[in-house]
Amino acid sequence: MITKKKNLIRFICLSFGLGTIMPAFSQFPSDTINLNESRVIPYTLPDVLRMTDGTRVKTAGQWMNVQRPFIYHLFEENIYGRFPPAVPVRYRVRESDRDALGGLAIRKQVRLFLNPGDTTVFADVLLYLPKNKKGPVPVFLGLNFNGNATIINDPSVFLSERLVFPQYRIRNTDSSRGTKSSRWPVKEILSNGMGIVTACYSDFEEDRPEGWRTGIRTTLQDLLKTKPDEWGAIGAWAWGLSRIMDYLEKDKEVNAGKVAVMGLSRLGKTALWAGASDTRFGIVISNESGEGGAALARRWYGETVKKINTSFPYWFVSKYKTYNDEVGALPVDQHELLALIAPRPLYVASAENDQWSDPKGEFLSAVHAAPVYALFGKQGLGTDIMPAVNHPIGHRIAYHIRTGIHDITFYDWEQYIKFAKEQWGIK
Ligand code: GTR
Repeated sequence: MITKKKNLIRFICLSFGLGTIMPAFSQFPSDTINLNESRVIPYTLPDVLRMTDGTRVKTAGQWMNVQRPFIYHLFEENIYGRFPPAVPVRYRVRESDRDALGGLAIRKQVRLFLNPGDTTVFADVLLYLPKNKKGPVPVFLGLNFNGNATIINDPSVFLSERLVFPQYRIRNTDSSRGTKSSRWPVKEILSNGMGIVTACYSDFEEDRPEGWRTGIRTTLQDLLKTKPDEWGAIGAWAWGLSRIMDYLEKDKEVNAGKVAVMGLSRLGKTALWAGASDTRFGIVISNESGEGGAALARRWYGETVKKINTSFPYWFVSKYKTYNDEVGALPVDQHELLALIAPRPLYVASAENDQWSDPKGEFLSAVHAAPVYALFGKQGLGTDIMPAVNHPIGHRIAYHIRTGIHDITFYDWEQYIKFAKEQWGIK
């Protein structure tokens, strides 16, 4: 009865374009995708600082010791699943060249073995480090969709042995080389004194509904004492990033205290979850991560929880689906995922023609993460007014919305490089 009444009021408000003055019900019409700002229904976000006893977090210590673990656990339980503990990672340098890319770079190709018992479970990591830089260097770390050889046209990069995104019927061939190089401006990164580290996300789990059967959620289940359905594909990819971090800690040419984890879209969701789960990541960058990433779930705009759970059920745990028609019942919202990164630097980026990811919802999420940064004396975005396109803003949290479509572009990277240099004092 109550629901019927709510639906009637909602129907009237929406029919007359009165979305913004509509009562703050917890749920929007979950079967409808809204791309009209005037139809956004008011919503109330969980207060990131309110503790279960009703009092509010006042100190950084309370946040770190009490509220942060509590909120982190809610994300594990309701969205991404369990983040298993580390395993001892062994590695073998398969190839290295101290004079790669015409003398610009040191290239290394390292195979990580994730199961101490054998060599069948592995991930292939590709590193380019600036050659003329003394001492351990800061790096960007991001998974790639299509295989390491696709990030650059370098004939020495090994072709992936996996089936690759999006078809999973094909393997990389020589013609795949550099096909995604617009997303990886390797030389620009190197010339700014930083390195780039990548691996293909298929090495941990192929991105398809049955991918878990051959991925680490199955092959490592005994070792990790975690059943495949206790976590999702995003969890598996994020855990993989942590294992790459384990290797980076052993590589004396990398400054493991300065690793910026980044990713586009589903890999942006992955970077955020990795950054929340593993505080060794010094900077976290979300490039158009959208629903289940930086975008607020309660904001009815673009992709919805129901939609993502229908299209990609295997990315998350099954409990997430119980919120499909009642997002307001989710005990967390995505600004709290961003808050889990505090006090580390965080960059959230959107694109104007990527309304599916809800740029405003990504921006507002960053706005609402700021109170946690304030506990550490760090300023977040410093405003709650969305900036114009191509006008990056922020302090310890930064944000931009650029012109263009869903992608990662040179413009995005220029901002990330600048941000990392500022945050880490790189000359
Ligand atoms: C879309 C999905 C988004 C985003 C995107 C991507 O189809 O709905 O949430 O993850 O894929 O990863 O490119």
